[in-house]
Amino acid sequence: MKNFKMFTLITLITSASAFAGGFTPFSELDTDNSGSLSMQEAAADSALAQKFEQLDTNKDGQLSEAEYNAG
Ligand SMILES: [Ca+2]
Repeated sequence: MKNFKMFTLITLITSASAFAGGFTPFSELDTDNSGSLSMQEAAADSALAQKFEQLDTNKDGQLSEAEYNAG
């Protein structure tokens, strides 16, 4: 009697929207070229604005490019 091994393929479906890359480019949002985004500048991208507080990890009210890239 032969035993057959069954292989199960697990397909991981990931939501592309959960990853970075969907935001308006940093350089476009930084309209005053200060090198960081104010809440007002971030508001030009509604998805970014929604995550603003979460991304502003040092809570200075500005998003640095590093903070932006973390999103
Ligand atoms: Ca900040």
